[in-house]
Amino acid sequence: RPHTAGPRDGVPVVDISATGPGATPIQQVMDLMREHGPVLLRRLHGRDTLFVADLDLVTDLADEERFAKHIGPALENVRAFAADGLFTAYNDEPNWAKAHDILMPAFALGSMRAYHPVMLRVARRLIDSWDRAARAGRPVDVPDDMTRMTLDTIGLAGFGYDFGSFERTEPHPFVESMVRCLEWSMTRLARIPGEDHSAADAAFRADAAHLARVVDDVIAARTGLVRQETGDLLGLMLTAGHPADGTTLDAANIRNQVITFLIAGHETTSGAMSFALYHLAKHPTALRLVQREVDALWGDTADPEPTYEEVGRLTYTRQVLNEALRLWPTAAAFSRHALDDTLLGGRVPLRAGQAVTVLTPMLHRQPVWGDNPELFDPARFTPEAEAARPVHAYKPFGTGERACIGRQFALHEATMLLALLVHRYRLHDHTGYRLRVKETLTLKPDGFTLTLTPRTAADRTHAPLPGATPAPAGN
Ligand code: FDE
Repeated sequence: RPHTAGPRDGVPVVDISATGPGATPIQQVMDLMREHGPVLLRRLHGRDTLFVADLDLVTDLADEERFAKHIGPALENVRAFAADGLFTAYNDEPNWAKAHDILMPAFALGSMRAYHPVMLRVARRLIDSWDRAARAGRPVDVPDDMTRMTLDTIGLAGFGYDFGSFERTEPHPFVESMVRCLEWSMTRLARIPGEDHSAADAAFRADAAHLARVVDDVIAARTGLVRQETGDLLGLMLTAGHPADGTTLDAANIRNQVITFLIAGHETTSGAMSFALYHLAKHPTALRLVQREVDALWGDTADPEPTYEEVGRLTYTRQVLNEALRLWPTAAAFSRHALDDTLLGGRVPLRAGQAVTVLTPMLHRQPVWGDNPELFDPARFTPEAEAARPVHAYKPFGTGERACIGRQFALHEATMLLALLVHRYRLHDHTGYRLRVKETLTLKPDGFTLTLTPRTAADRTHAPLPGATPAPAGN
């Protein structure tokens, strides 16, 4: 049991050295907050981390004049293999602003039109694989398949590289290395000073070298003879000059960016889709509402060809994803530091440079979310409900200029796939799955499987929902 030291500046101090953070450090802090409230100092072998989830404190932390992104110990560890890539670069590292300015246009909403066909192509791979499973009566492993799909999508859309994940029974070796690197980054946080970790560190270096090798192959495939100018991320990185001075990114930084996008762009998004499917499997009414929306769009078409515009019209499907990311924001924490000595929220004293970590899953369960924050309810994301809520109550993509650059990409990909899946299959929770959230720096529903049967024309003809509010307008 963690013991509580006296509060400091009114903030409870909880020492977890006796147990360590375990395999689920995020969920441990969630539990500590349930016990001690939404601001606490976690102490581990003398290292303190200030965690907050209170809306007023998170709102204050979003003030870009007084706070900035902090590269905390977890991201420091990720820096060991992503270096000055966008995600792990220090704010004042010149390559951050440079890469940010060069890559921003590739992630503007309009650019999703260019990625749409590739996203659809990879969605079809997943559907082919699920069709085979459905015919064989075989369950599908949801997080594994979502990870196959997001990896292939970012590989193809970003870098013209095909991981071919659906032709493999085991994850692509690149993914296995990446997952181990992320695990190393996480478990390294729990090390007790003086212990010997040389074997784990050597294994990590081998994995990091493997990542770098794969990425160098991806880049070489493009640069071997001609510098092909294609509209994808790699094309931009190889050719686009900075808007101000025309200089391009250097080779080492391009490698770091590719690794960064492969890391940042796939486990987070796949986790979000896995949780969305989990909630839909458990909430028949929400499932019927998404089905209504997709059936209104595609009717009984066996193989719909979603257009870019149609994905924008899947408003309820998008609400489902937003709500899934509320309960389980798959990148569950982000850190900020004070630029000067200040009083956070007028009540927590901070020294210049001191870090604060926002625990997003608990921010997403604060009183602003109502009396039953654990309830999955996509109606929380109607435009009216969103307009009525303070903007900083919802932060699954972080905050400010260092917020997620891939947000539109992730949402477009995930919305389209989710819509196609609920249009095509009945989802059967054949194990009576009990949620176990696995942490590998990102979150996912561990061991979540479904069995599937094809939906029929009759399934797509809707009787009125019992006691339901009007169906989403589908506009
Ligand atoms: C973030 C991010 C980044 C970094 C930015 C800067 O810093 O500048 C990047 C690069 C990214 N991100 C990318 C991406 C891609 C894709 C596809 C994605 N991404 C997706 C996603 C999903 C989710 C959920 C997410 N994502 C989330 C996130 C967050 C929270 C963040 C923040 C962090 C911090 O602050 O630290 C990010 N993202 Fe992303």
